[in-house]
Amino acid sequence: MRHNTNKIQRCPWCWNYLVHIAIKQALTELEIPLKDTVIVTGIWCNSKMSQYLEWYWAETLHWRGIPFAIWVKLANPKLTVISLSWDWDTYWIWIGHLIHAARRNIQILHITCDNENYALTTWQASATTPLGVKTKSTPEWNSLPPLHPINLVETAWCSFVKSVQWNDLKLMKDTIKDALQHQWFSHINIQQACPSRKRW
Ligand SMILES: Cc1ncc(C[n+]2csc(CCOP(=O)(O)OP(=O)(O)O)c2C)c(N)n1
Ligand code: SF4
Ligand SMILES: [Mg+2]
Repeated sequence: MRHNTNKIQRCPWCWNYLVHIAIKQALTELEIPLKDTVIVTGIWCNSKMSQYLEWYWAETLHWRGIPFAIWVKLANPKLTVISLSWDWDTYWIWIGHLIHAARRNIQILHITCDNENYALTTWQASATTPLGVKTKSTPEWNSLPPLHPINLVETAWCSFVKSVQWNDLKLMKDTIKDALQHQWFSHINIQQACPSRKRW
């Protein structure tokens, strides 16, 4: 589908708009034409972000964004393909796709916006929720240690893996630009809180 200015569906104060701006600036500065770019998402608070960008996009099922993005790239290797997801999606139920996409090493950029919880379903514990905190699904305390996403992807031989903070727009944009120029699979983890939930 192509550029559909649906009404904004995230919370109006969500910091994810900065990720949206960083992607847009990176694509614009690299002069990648609209017609040569596809953004793929799964299901999460900001999966609709693909629709606010002016590039072709596909909104797929939860945990199927990475394989869909790889299929798009294999079907037309000239396209720039970006897959967008969040922490539960990538680091819990998608985790097999992430690891094997890194090993397979086909040139897509995968971005995970890590807000350390299931925000869309109102703040349950995810794979990166800190140890010991109370959440809706761990009312006493979270007894599972968080995954370290960077180590995980490096172990799967990923040759471009970076973690950046949501509030450093220039670093986010420059990191996305570097990743888009990398000839192999790349992974960016964006550390981002959810301003609608209480702090841990
Ligand atoms: C297969 C499947 N299981 C469960 C759900 C319900 N569900 C929708 S969003 C979500 C949590 C998503 O968390 P995350 O990926 O971290 O994204 P966030 O909401 O934090 O942006 C869940 C469990 C679903 N849509 N599909
Ligand atoms: S619930 Fe949190 S992560 Fe989801 S759109 Fe709202 S502020 Fe953003
Ligand atoms: Mg999340």
